[in-house]
Amino acid sequence: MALFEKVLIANRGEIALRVLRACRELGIRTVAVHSTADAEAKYVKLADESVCIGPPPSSQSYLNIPAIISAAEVTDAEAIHPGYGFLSENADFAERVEKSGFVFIGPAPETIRLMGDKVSAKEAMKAAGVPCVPGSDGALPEDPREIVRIARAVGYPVIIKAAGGGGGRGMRVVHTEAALINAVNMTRAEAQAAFGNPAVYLEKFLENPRHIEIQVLADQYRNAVWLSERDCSMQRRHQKIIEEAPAPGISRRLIARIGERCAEACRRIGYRGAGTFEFLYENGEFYFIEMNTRVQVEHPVTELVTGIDIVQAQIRIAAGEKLWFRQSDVQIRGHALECRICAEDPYKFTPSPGKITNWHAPGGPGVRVDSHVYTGYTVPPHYDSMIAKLLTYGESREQAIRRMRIALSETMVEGIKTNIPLHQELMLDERFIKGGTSIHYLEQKLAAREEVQHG
Ligand code: MV4
Repeated sequence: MALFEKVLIANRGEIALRVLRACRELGIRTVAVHSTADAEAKYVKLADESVCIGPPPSSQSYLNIPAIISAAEVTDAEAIHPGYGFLSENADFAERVEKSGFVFIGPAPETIRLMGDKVSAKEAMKAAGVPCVPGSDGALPEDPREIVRIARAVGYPVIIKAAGGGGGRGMRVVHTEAALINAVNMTRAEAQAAFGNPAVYLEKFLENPRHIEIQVLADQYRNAVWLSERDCSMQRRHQKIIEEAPAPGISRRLIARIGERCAEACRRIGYRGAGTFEFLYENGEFYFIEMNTRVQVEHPVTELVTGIDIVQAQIRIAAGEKLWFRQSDVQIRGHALECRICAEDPYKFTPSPGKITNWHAPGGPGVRVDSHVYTGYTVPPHYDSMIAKLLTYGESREQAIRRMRIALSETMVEGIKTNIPLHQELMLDERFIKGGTSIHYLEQKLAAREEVQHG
């Protein structure tokens, strides 16, 4: 079975190390690319080869398409894994990778483009039978009277979203007809400035949903499976901080119905690789909002409950392998939690880069740590503040939580501040322990804590 001789990893930090490990296990040689800020990182030295692609700002290194393509050329790599963030959902990058004769480990550029435009993504999913949030049919028209009519039909509150947005960028909630047209115009102007695309669409605003997503894997031959769901509701300012699988309190039958819709949508659109369908879940109903065409930060919780290595699957699919298992082979067992450990102040959330003078990772049964850091590592100020993903697995959610409390207490990070105290507090939080909190829970809890402190 010939996969690839050599893969270039177009990313940094923990996901670069995660991809490196997957390649190693598949017997594939690796090329790490890095900015000058990451030159001394140990994962760079673990790679078979490394290439410096620019100075610390990501605009000049991890987002520098010509530098990355050149690095693939000089090292004679066959394929490029984009990880998450950076160029992972950039259709132009995927296209240039393919045009230069390399394999892009991910979906076709046209698929990335289809899903990158949230209006065309929603249209495609609606047509494929995935339930969507009620709203405008496609982009909003110019005529204000038409917009008013659409919003009335949907019913207030509504949310205006930019077609070019996603992940929480370019959105505005509207509670009354009086505020509608101004909100549409403001969102349009912002969308034009931020994404170069003034198209906006309208949806019913769901007041208190949970964020549930479905992981899928599809090969190049229209075979697709769904791999359980993840509950990512514990977030602050669109940054997830805890993820888990399965989602507490949602019927397996309902999840299976939605999961099968997602897999069917993949077959219909000819999706290839790993992907995630994001849903809002409220009052027992699922509503599709967006699809992510990359591997996600939180993919390991799904790996823990299914036993499937999602990164290896991405690589095997990109190499042209046919899916090697069926939906009925996917069994969900136990419960997994992930805490994102970030170099930041646990109360003020300000970044805390700098040298880690002492690092000790937890261990024991049911504990997984995905991290590139070590004693003496300096967290650069230029990138995302996440330094580790701490995961626990248990036969039950209760066991996973108990193991997480123990694992957090064993974790030692000195020299910088981390959000470990916040995670410890959440692992003792009554509402979290009960399960099923909404996307607003953490922000409400933090606001209440501020009230107590400052009156
Ligand atoms: C929504 C919504 C309520 N109703 N759409 C934010 C990120 C982007 N992916 C979609 N988002 C939302 N869309 C409707 N119709 C609330 C959010 C939202 C949210 C969604 C998921 C996770 C966290 C969130 C935080 C605030 C708002």
